[in-house]
Amino acid sequence: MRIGIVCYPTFGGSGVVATELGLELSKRGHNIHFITYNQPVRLELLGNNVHYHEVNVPEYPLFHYQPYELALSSKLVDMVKLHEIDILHVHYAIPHAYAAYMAQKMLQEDGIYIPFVTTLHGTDITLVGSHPFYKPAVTFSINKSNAVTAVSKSLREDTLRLFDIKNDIKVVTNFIDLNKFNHDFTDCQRAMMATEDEKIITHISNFRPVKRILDIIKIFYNVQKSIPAKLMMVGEGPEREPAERLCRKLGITDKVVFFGNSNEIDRILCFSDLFLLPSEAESFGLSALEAMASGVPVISSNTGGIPEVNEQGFSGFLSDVGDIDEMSMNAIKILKDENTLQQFKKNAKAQAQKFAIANIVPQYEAIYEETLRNCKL
Ligand code: GMT
Repeated sequence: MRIGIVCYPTFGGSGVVATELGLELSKRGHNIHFITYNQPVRLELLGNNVHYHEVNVPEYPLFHYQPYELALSSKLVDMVKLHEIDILHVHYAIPHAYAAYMAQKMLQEDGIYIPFVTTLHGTDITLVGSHPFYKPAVTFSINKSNAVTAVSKSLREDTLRLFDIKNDIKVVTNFIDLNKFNHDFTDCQRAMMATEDEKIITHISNFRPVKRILDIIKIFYNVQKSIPAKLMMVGEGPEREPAERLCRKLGITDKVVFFGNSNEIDRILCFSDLFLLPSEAESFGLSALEAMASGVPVISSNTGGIPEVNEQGFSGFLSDVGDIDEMSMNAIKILKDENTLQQFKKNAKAQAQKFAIANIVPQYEAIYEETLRNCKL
């Protein structure tokens, strides 16, 4: 199939899922066209069957807001015609599903029917999409999609609760290419980060308020009082500055490393002992899955789709959002003796197997095939 993939190219789960999906589909013989405003961060290699088409939005002083969805829908029309794309897969409803619908309508004028699959990722539903300013357009474009998927059962339920949805929503979870996280421990540069007796705790995100970054600092503060430890904070975003301030206030700056964005999270996870994800909302928690794939147990909140990923008492522990004391206690429980830690590491890896890329990507292929079949009827 010739598949057009629309996504956000930045650091963030939906862009990562879209990119990894495209790359895997290309390995399975499909022709992939990424259509977005920048080359996706995890898309390092373009090739014979992996292409990237940039959406340009020219600055025009008359516009207070530059019309990205207009430029995107025009680009989709051009690319579908030029590359004879069979199907579009848009990740994140806003504004991608809306732009795909417009492209579909424009192409119909030329006698071309391009179906589109929309994948809902989380904040497009739970935070932004359900805002009254966007809700009618989001509802409309979900209902007009030829197929809709959500990345967890929890997100499917949230979507059905928050919007008036007429379409069926299939659950296709996030997935992981286990080979990419299968480092031999001797490859790790652990010694550069911590002394032998120190445990390494890690968090990776885009540091938005929904990630409850300050909870992470507070949990770490509690843990390091009884267990020698370092905290690796990977990512950029609005909560970084307040987090650095809190570290200064608590006197732990020498124990906390702020990395900024990184393309080498597999290397960082390789030397990590524990991952923290205390989010306020999380439709799935891809970063937790990436941690588990590296054999890193997870202390998380029990919100949204996280319980579908992190198994209580097996791959880690889950607590109510904001329960810093319980999360700290559970972190110490895992870290305090080597046997327990090793068991949790093993369990985390086993849990990640459930989301192996080879099990999930065929589900998307089946959805494309079914969608194309239905369109021909
Ligand atoms: O939460 C983020 O950091 C980014 C966000 C996105 O839209 O890119 O991630 C969402 O999609 C991921 C991939 O499906 C999910 O694993 C994340 O849980 C989800 N984030 C939230 O729901 C907050």
